[in-house]
Amino acid sequence: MTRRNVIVSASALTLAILFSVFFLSPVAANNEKEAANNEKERAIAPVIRITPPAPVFDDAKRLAELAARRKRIADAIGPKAILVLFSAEPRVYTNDVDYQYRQENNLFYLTNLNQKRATLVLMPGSTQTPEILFLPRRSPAAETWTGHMYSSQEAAQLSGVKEIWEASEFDGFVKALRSHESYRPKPENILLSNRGSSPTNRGPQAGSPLGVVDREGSVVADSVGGFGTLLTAAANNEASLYLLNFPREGESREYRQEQRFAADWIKAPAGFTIQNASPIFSDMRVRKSPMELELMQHAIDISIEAHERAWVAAANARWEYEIDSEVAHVFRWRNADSWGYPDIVGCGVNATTLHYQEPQARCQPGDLLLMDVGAEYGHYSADVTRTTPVSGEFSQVQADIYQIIYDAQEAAARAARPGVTLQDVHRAATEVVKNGLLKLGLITDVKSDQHRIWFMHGTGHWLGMNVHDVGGGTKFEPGMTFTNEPGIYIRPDALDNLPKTPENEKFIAAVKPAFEKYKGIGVRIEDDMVITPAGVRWMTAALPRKIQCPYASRSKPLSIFSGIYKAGHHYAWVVRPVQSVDPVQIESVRFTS
Ligand SMILES: [Mn+2]
Repeated sequence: MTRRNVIVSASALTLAILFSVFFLSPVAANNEKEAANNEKERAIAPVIRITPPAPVFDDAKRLAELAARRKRIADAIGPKAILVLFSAEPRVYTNDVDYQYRQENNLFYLTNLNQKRATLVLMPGSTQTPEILFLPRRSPAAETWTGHMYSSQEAAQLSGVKEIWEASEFDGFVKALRSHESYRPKPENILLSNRGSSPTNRGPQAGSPLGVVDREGSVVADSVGGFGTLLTAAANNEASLYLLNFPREGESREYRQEQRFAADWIKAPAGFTIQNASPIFSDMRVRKSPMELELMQHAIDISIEAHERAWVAAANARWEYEIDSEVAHVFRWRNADSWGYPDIVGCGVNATTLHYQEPQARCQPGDLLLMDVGAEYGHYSADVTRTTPVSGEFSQVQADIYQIIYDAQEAAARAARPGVTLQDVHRAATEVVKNGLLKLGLITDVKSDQHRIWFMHGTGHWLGMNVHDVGGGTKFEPGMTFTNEPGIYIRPDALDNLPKTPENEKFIAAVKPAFEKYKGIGVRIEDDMVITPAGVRWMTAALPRKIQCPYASRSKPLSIFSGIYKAGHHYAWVVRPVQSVDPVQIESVRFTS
């Protein structure tokens, strides 16, 4: 999936400097071994690749990682602060039907909980309740209709949070906090507690107050509630309330709950300054742990199988939706959570629409098929694009465009290594695209922005829990994941839509012959990369992307396309036969109960 290009075109001088860095880099030699490994991984296997089994994690290690994530957040906000993370609100599909529920990423990142209406509160300054999970009580009626809800024990087992209060206590808790007053949850609403106050193990401290500030601002009863640091800070106007996505002009697409909460809190701040929690999460989430990489790899592996099976379907499909149905089938078959973003499956001229999402058109022999489809698994998204000939063979003009994008992608991958940025990668790819377009006659000046008529998006973006993930302008470090996705789109109306200036008229006249030759062709190739100490590893390496000459590479007839090949064509997409259509045993790791 493409992201709008926010990068202003570099000056010629900058490009010259970049070019010299590129070719003189000492890292290039270190990359050779990595490159050889990548090449080996990219060698085409003889059959469609079945998704390997889902990763399985040791629960103690998983909980240790979640606890470590919460500790890093706690350390970042400090003892005078409180963080409130709300669950995603259900989104209405129509009337009383909701869209599939998807937990808010940061809450999931700290808890692995998929429960609606759960709220996590971190109060690092509290000695007794540094973490409280507000959880809706299980309801037999709700479970009858919509399925299982977490028991407090299940929520604790999944998240590692051991202080769990009934969700209805949240409002009272907030009110008390803003009044610098003690708060006493109803004993029956303390669903689980390490402090010996759970309903099944009620000790003398059941329903303890959280701490009371006297008129002078010092805390009494701190030994009971352990909440003194925060309330003292609030009394001294030094406390912080951390919320996601704050502040933000206009209505947030995703964080309206937080906006409402902040708007209400600001009316009476009670010694708390509202702070933005998002940069803290962004800084952590841009660096993926081995566990996160395994989940993302699985999402990618499912996506690879979906692409390959869809190519097989394309050989006999008449309509785009028939091809898309194979993608949906594989995602469901391999137990993906969902797609990470709506499938993009476009034939012919539809490949020139970046986010084409209504696959209703015919697929004709001779068309290119652009598929940008990525599964989501364990809350991590893949993002994978291939552009392949429906009938198995590229025309020369299609191959001309394809090869530029292939080369641009290779250049981008070579440019990516620790210390550089997404912008550097974009410049490397753009250089190749510009030179390629000039050679084909589609632009007249590589020092200009003309190329943006045909390549109008960025070369890549961070990839993670969001398909366009958090990370901003962070420099690459090992473990960071991003996409490498240059594209060229010769939209049939592109020249008509240019403003009518003398300069543009001149440009149009110059590129018209090439435009007529290439119009209607759209090519994007998108791979998912992880930064390594030496450069990058292609997480999508198993999915072919190189144009093959069929007669050179074929040792046996291809079962899918045999009979379609004709003498005299130049390039082909080698589609592998299906070895087995039996479902393999995929052991699924779900963080839901
Ligand atoms: Mn993308």
